[in-house]
Amino acid sequence: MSINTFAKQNHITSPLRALNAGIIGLGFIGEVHVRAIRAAGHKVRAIAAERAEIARDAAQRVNVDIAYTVEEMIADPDIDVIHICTPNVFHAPLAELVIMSGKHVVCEKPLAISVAEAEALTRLARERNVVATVPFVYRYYPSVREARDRILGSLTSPNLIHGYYLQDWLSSGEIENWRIDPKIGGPSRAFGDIGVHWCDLIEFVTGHRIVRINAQLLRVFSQRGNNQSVNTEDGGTIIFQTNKGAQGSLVLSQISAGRKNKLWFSIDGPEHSFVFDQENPNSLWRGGIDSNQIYIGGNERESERASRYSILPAGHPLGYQDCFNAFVADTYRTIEGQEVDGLPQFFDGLRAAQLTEAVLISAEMREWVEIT
Ligand code: SOE
Repeated sequence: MSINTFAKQNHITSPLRALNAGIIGLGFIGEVHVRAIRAAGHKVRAIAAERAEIARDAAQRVNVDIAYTVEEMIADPDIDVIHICTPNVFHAPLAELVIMSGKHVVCEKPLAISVAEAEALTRLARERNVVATVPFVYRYYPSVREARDRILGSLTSPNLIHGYYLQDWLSSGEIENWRIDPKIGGPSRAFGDIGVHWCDLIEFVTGHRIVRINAQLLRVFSQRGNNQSVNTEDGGTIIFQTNKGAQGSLVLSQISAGRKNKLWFSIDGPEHSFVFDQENPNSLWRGGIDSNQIYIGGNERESERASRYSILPAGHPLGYQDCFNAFVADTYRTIEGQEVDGLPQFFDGLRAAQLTEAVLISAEMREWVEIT
């Protein structure tokens, strides 16, 4: 642990050169990407969408001059990196096109809706030597980095990893959304959308890998909206084992009234336990036998790896957009040839696809599934 002064730890540096980005798809998350690119000192050159008028409206909304079709965007030699922010089913084919064009790529999760596609993309990105990342952005809270630093630096490894990820935005049966349709959203909804974030986070923080999984999935609404029949899960309960002998459990839901984005984990061992709560992310709880502590982000004694992301002094809260900004800044630094720690890449997207497949098989077969 090092003592930092604020001036020392401020990690904002101007980019070597402002890169030009293109965004395909501009829903809620596309706009988050736009803000993050600008915050990192780079430029959003163009927006592309399925139809010309949609691209034009979207470009106007975020004050971008050029509206493209996907083909035009890929053909533009001035674009260095493309962000894919479309509904899920288009991620893999678009990522393939982008990589084949030699541009760098940021692809929203799920990277692909099958393991085979995710594997092929991960291989392709490596062969073509492009930077290819997936926004598992919860890794970017300083409190998460602090938990990781302390857990990985400890002589003992955790034995119990548990928690939940709960939302309520699908609590009403009236809601219609593309995520509900497996042809667009993919075969898993709650796990593919939010369960993968939780699993990414606990694997990142502990250095453990989930190797066996047993899942029960929950579907509260078998029909939604205007007689849309529903085949994907609203939530579920999952138990698992890791390669380092820990056991764990995860409760997932998108129908838990009052829970907006409640990603919570506890990582426990006989010496220490660590609790992180995404809805209160500027602190980390550390339990000990004779005293418990609350670590406050931005404090002068935080570890170097955490303080890199503490862009404000303690007491000035950071949030989801700050995590996204840090993720995009690190992606672009990697494009510029710098080394960064803990960047979520296509192989992490592949990992999520493997876990998703295991969850679906386990729920269907009602048995434990091994993940290699
Ligand atoms: C919607 O469920 C969503 O926006 C996810 O798609 C994100 O990945 C998650 O971070 C928050 O919830």
